[in-house]
Amino acid sequence: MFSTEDTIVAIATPPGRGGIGVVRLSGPRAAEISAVLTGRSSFEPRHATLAGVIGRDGTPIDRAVVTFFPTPHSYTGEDVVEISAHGSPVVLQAIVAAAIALGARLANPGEFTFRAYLHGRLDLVQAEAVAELIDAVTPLQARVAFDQLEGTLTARLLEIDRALLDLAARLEASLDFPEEGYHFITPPEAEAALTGVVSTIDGVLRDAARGRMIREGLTAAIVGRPNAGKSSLFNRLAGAARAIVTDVPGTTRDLLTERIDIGGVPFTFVDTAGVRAGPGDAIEEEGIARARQAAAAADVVIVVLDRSRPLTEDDRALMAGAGGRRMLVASKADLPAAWDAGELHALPVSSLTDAGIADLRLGLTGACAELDDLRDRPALANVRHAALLEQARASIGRARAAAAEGVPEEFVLADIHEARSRFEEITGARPQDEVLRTIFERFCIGK
Ligand SMILES: Nc1nc2c(ncn2[C@@H]2O[C@H](COP(=O)(O)OP(=O)(O)OP(=O)(O)O)[C@@H](O)[C@H]2O)c(=O)[nH]1
Ligand SMILES: [Mg+2]
Repeated sequence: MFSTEDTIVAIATPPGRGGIGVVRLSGPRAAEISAVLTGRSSFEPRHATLAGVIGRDGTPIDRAVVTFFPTPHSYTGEDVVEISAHGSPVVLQAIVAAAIALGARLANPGEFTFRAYLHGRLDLVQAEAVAELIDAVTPLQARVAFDQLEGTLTARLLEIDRALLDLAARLEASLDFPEEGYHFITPPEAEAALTGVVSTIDGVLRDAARGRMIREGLTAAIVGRPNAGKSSLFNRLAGAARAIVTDVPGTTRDLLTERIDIGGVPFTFVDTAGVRAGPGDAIEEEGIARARQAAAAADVVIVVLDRSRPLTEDDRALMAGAGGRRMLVASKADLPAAWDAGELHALPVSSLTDAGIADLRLGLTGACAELDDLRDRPALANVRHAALLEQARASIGRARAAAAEGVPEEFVLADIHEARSRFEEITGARPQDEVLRTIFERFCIGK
């Protein structure tokens, strides 16, 4: 896919202006090119050195801090030089151009991390974690990605793979002594071991569902009858006056969305038009249809019930329609109550005084209940990993069934080998070009 014989260069910091911008070089000529760039003979390994950087035409570009990381103790495993210059795109581009003039090549997206993978500095799971850590938008997302980068997930997968290897070894040994049948392991032993592996994989897959939730977040639709206080609640959660609020029923017509971090999970809140039965104008009817669609598509439905007015048929219909994923909010809690929120298990909330808002946030975090477990266990956030693990699980299921029926070891072994090759695909021990390409394409240049 990529060659690693040449020396690559790219700006490693984000586009735009900053106090500092970093140009990174990696490859066999990194040290030599940076020496010429700065007019010095060499750099002491892992020492920050202040040096003038000279442009293509020989004029000075900037004074920068240059750090040389000799192979193999560098990010990529190759000779790496980091040039920390002033963070102006013009300066950084001039440094990159000068390095290219001296024989470096502009790096492809993800190529630094790809080289780290090729040189065994990271496995594929960890390389993907780098992209996820960079892309994280909530602290919890960052933590999950960092766990993966630290190798906690890799360790868990390797543990499963080791159990399979051990089993395969014993079955193979038995094959060498055919007349004695399952000599080193009895069929019930093999079956029990495979059952253990399946339940471990199931545990990892369960975490995968939660991992995906953290990556992709949840959608919460705010529904209620007209004037219930939906938009006021939406604005309060968003911390900004995003939606128009008036005392005219039917103010909100279209759907409004806002992404908000709730306990580390990115929630997308959707404000909707007030729902009521009976004839309305065409715009209102379209708004109500959209509100229903939003509620049907949401992970959580927040039903806003105006506590200052008696409940209506519309309220009851909304509660019944929201199903099991609903949270009931008794709004306008600062006003005298017209009904008892406790009876309905509705959370009293006032968007005016902020009362109950913190409890609502907590309730939403509770809606993604087992989240706390995640703090200890590595989550499998990546769809690629989950799909491969499902396949491995299916193979092991077949191996277990074969062992249970007492069929010859070859058949059990074939399925175990099949499962193990899925594990190798996950960690990249058995790389496939197509997979590598899609993974590293996700990176931007300089990573
Ligand atoms: N006292 C009090 N009034 C509130 C509260 N929340 C909303 N209101 C008032 O209730 C009225 C309706 O509020 P909205 O937030 O526009 O209600 P809505 O559910 O979005 O209404 P539609 O978009 O028309 O369906 C406005 O006059 C708000 O000021 C609250 O917590 N306390
Ligand atoms: Mg509204």
